[in-house]
Amino acid sequence: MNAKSTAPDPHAPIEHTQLLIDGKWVDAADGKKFDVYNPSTGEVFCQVAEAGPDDVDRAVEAARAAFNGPWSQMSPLERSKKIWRLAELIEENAAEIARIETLDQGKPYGISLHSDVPSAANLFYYMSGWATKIEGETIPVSAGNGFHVYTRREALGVVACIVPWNFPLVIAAWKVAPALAAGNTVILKPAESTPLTALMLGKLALEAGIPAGVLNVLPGFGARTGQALTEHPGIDKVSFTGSTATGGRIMDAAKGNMKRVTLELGGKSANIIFADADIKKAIKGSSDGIFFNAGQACAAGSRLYVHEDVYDEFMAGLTEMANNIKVGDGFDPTSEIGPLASQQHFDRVSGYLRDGVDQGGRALTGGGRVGDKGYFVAPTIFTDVKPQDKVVKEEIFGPVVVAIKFRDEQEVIDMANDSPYGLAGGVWTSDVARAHRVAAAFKSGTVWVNCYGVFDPAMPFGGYKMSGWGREMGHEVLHAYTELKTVCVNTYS
Ligand code: TXE
Repeated sequence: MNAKSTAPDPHAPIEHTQLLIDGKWVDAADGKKFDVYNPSTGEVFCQVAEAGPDDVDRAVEAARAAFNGPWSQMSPLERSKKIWRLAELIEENAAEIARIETLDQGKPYGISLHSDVPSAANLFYYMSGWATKIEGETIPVSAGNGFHVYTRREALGVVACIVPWNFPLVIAAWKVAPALAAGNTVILKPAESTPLTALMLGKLALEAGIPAGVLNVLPGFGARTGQALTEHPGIDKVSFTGSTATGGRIMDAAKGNMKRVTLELGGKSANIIFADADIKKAIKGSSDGIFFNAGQACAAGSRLYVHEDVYDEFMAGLTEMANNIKVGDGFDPTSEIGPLASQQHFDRVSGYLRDGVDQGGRALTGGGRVGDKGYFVAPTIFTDVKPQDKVVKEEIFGPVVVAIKFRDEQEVIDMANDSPYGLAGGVWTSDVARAHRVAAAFKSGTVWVNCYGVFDPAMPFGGYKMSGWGREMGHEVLHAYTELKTVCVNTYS
């Protein structure tokens, strides 16, 4: 974890707190605003306009007009250049973006600056290249000699991107970049606890020359703004990252006009340490794999399975590492992990810490809050847990890992796959054959071998089972933002 970096003034004013619709900064039609909290202090630091159904209507109208107008008329190369320019602007504004991300979300400023901002910029760089490479195919058919058949990949239209609060800018980029590259227009709804970097993205898109109405930003709450977007008949697709429960609600709401839906949902990913692993590297990788971003990562390696021969050595090393992680205010340059993102989430994670102990688990380290203000939780390792315990089965989404001993390969594969989720997994071993065997056996969308939590714009990411539908990133994602059309031409006449 490289969180250290000189911090800026957290109290500097916030530039944009209104809605962005059709290239203009506007108040909500009903004038509503909501409070935004600094999770390191629990204090309100600004208010942001709250989009209601009327604002959703306005944004859909603007996005549709931009889709039918300037965005469709622009050549793929021009579109590509504008998306590339947006990536450059994200880099040029890195310090300010990182400041507001840390203020809003809590993560250390150095992480915002050196991890989140470049990850988001790189998504736009990578996806800009795809704008000129969205192609169909010609297809030989046997229906008759004179048919010329080909496919076209066409943009869907207006896409709603609904994002969570753990990586507010990065996950927005995962969705907005491919949606724009494929020629769609977008309404971006950030999470209610972290609206600021989405607004900044909207501002930079305008500066990059992306026409008004192509990227609209509507902060607001899930049950109101999110629901209105998901139900809206003028929206063609919803791309969502968040809880599995909300994913189910989105499926229900989207069915009115059979919207296309991509869902990237929860996880409870298994991380397996075999006896022949490089234990030092496995300890460091597993610690980062669960404690990075205070465990608020859908792919976090939250279930550790450690071979009995190396269990004591591994647990001693992991405990030492967890004890040494500096938890603190994101603007303190020595902090390595920050607070949880909101009071509500802090309460939820605290509940799991109580459940862990009530159900017979033992915290080797951590187990409670850090300090008496803000939403800080100590890195926590639970042992002596049983397969049916809540802390083993459910996604905690905090700096909390459960550790379980195993004896043989088949046993650990069965335990790893015994989950309704299937987002990611890790395997640490020096045996190449075993690495591939276990990777193939995992029922999950990503498997990391001798590493954990590696992401890249070119690597598809998404879940098996209740972890979601569809994939983000890589060229695979373009299928999620295009419709395939088959054209059959009779060349006889
Ligand atoms: O998620 P929600 P919450 C998991 C994690 C966490 C739990 C609950 O376990 O503890 O979910 O978090 C919007 N229609 N993840 O309650 O509700 C909401 O405004 C449309 C995993 O915060 O899923 C926000 O923008 N939108 C995860 C977004 O959905 C709705 C990341 C996420 O909120 C809506 C976050 C509705 N009816 C939480 N209700 C991951 N996969 O990375 C809410 N929203």
